[in-house]
Amino acid sequence: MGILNVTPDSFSDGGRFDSPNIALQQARTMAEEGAAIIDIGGESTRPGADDVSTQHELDRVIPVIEAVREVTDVPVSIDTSKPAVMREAVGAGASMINDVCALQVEGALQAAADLDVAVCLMHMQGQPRTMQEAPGYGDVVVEVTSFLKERIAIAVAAGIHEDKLVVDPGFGFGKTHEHNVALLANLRQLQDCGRPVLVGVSRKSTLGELTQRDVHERMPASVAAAVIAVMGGAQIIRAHDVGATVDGLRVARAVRESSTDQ
Ligand code: 7PJ
Repeated sequence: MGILNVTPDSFSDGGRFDSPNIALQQARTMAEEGAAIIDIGGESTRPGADDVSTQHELDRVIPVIEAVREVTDVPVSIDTSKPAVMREAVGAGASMINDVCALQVEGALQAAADLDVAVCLMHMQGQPRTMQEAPGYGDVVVEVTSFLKERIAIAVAAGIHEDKLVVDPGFGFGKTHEHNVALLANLRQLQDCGRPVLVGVSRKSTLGELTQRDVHERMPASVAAAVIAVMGGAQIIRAHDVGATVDGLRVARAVRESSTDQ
């Protein structure tokens, strides 16, 4: 899953793709490099980010979704928590909802049920503006897994087909570096959810902490983390550097498929 941010303030490519033409070129490149999904987001969820109005978010993402759908057959996902944006984005050609709030915003469950597209349910502790202030867990892996199971049950009860759902532990969303490392080390436990696991570690601050690298120097660390995630059972990797990640995942997938202890 290649990341296409159309926000002026997202932390690692802030502003660079904030114009439909540049976004479109980036989408083409990601498709050529082997992206299976293009994830388009207009609401920055980095820690401390400001809220974006629904209209502003629509103005950012809808033209980009329409343009991307014209230049490639690669499916588009919409990274949003707002039901109105989910509806318009799917109307414009998106075929997946990527919701960091796991459909907890009022109206989101109904929107996803009505739209009948794939949905990624992500775990987050707290709210984007404050989530990194003091994250705390008894056992982070157990708590994240049980939250995701509960959201699956709630989504299914709301009329969403279970086979449309994927789950994501939400690296960096209300988690310390130790929590993130524990989740990556024990990712296989998320298989208890019974759904494919999506992982987004690309360029995140835990990788900066581990390597002492700035955000634009974290590609090798991001590929390493993606490979570890695939070895831990992840099915979808959300990444900025699609070409490098695809290479890493080809190696990881071949090794995983050849392993005798899956
Ligand atoms: C994630 C996301 C993630 C999913 C962001 C960033 C911050 N969606 N949206 N998983 N992260 N599903 O790209 O670093 O980890 S925004």
